[in-house]
Amino acid sequence: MSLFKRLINTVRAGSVSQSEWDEIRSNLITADLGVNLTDQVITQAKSARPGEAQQVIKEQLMQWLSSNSRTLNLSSTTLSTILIVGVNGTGKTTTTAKLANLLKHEGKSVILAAADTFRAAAVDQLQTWARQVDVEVVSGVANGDPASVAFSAVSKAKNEKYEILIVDTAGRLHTKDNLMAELSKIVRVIEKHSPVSEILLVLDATTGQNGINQARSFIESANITGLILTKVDGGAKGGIGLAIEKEFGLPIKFIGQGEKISDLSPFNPELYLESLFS
Ligand SMILES: Nc1nc2c(ncn2[C@@H]2O[C@H](COP(=O)(O)OP(=O)(O)O)[C@@H](O)[C@H]2O)c(=O)[nH]1
Ligand SMILES: [Mg+2]
Repeated sequence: MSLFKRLINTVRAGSVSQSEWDEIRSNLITADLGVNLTDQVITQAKSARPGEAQQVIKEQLMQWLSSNSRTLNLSSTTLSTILIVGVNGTGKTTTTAKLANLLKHEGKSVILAAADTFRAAAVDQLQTWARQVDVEVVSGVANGDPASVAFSAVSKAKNEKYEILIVDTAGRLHTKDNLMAELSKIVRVIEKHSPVSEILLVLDATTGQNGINQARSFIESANITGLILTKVDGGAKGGIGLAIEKEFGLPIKFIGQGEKISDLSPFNPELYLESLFS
């Protein structure tokens, strides 16, 4: 049974025992809602009348979700650049390709930059995806400066009047100052040519509360404009999206639901809340 369904059913049935509350509490925490939000939900549930519990709790959850726009901030007249950032293995390269595919289907002209220069395989991986999507990739020399790849890519994108440049970056540990400084340098270099429209932080839903800690450090050191939650298909426990948005007030703009090119969807808060209750 889904995350909140059990809670609502229990409240509806009336007279909930302490051990039942304890069990519900531990279920919600395990579902990645975290201790703090779980306790707030339980307080609400305890004070709600049985018939109103679902309504009251849904309204509370809705308030926790970000009210910022979930659509990409794209220019209609000039190049828009989107930076994809996050720690290793969260799905940045895959998501770069998926996003290119999605935007191409919307009729946009898209070019990619392979700014993960640390691993030769990362460039190959992006190029393989790009062939499938039929978009061009700008890459540099192995172990080169990722900012110089970004520079070449933004120059080409401007000269050739592309609408959207998506920059795939190397996985970086938010705790490593030099890597975070490198990210700032990429942003500075791009912004000499054209503004960075979005810096999207990719988070792996299966990493739970640890993902929230990653997000916190990134948000402190880079100007993150939105989130992409990946691997939502892999049995992720559901509460993480809510916990992240409540914590940071940043919108989840897309969710990744698989390894195929088409497995990326705009995040729909209403559907998301429905899924927690159904
Ligand atoms: N199940 C699932 N796997 C994903 C998703 N996104 C990425 N992956 C997988 O996660 C692994 C790491 O992805 P990659 O894009 O290389 O991560 P990066 O290191 O952040 O660039 C690959 O095996 C991807 O196929 C997703 O939404 N769902
Ligand atoms: Mg990668």
